[in-house]
Amino acid sequence: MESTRNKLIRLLADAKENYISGQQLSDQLHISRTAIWKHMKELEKDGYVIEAKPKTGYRIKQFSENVSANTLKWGLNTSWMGKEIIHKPIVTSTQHVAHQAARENTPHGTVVIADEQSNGRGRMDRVWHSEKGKGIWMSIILRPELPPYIAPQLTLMTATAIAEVLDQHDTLKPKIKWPNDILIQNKKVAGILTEMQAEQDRIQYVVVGIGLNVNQENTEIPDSIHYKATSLKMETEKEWPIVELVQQILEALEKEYNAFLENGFPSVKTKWENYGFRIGEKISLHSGNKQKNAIFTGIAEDGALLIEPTKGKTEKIYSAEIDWFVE
Ligand code: BT5
Repeated sequence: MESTRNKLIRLLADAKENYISGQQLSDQLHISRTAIWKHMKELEKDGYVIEAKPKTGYRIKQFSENVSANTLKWGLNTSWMGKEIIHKPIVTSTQHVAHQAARENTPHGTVVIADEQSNGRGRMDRVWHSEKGKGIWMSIILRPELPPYIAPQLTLMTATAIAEVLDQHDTLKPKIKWPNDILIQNKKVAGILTEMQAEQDRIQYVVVGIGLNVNQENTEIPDSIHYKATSLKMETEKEWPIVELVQQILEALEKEYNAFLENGFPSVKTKWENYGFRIGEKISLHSGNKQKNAIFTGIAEDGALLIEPTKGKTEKIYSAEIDWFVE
């Protein structure tokens, strides 16, 4: 059900430049005029600029670009994804908060998002740099009624949804480096971390972490990763609206997830391969301390990496890292 807050914003948005009287809003929303006034104060806290004219009414002078649970929910066109949003200015890691929330039975599709992470992490406890207010640092709780071996496919599905969103901006030309990196011009703009709590044959919940560099300048990317990391702003020389981008990602993810449940992994595989980084090329792979060179031919029906170390002989790889450079 639409919240009173959303209805209020919708009424004000529909009125465009015109004022709506407090009485009118109170009649339509079935709440007192004092309650309307309190909502207006809350909207201002969320970053909306509200104009209140005595004896005339209210109007929105400027929509908010601040990230908050309310601003993210307003205009979010999903049926289950992001219906519950936990927004925090700073956390150690949104993964940590999401695991806690998942253990406390938060619903499928809950989103945890932060402006800053003091201990953002990648796979195998690597560091994920999460500059304050410069990117999308969020974790999504999913509760698929599926066996645990499906979880890696959710990473590929998420990567596909993000690539599709970025691809709407035709200059970006995103690529996905198997399994979890989104690249622009061969540099990493986003990473995905999928973690799972499961019983032997059933997933209890999955936390899909997404880190997307949005508005960092060149100088805000740490030196240690400068050669391989980028942001949307660095690629396009413009500032990106984070709220809108989060909404687009959540909408795309809901769509991809629904299609995945209905049609299985094949629906993801074809799209993923359209974005696959270095498909058809020679790659260098690392798994533990083993390294090998092979032609990357695509991904299998279950999401595994397909390589040809020697012509005519295909191998399936479930866990490895594609190196940046071919040795
Ligand atoms: C990933 O790991 O790419 C998964 C990143 C997931 C981050 C999100 S943010 C929200 C949620 N909360 C968290 O705490 N995590 C998730 P991996 O493939 O292991 O890549 C990690 C490597 O990427 C690091 O070792 C660095 O080399 C590089 N890296 C770190 N920060 C980066 C950044 N902001 N942009 C690009 N590359 C980065």
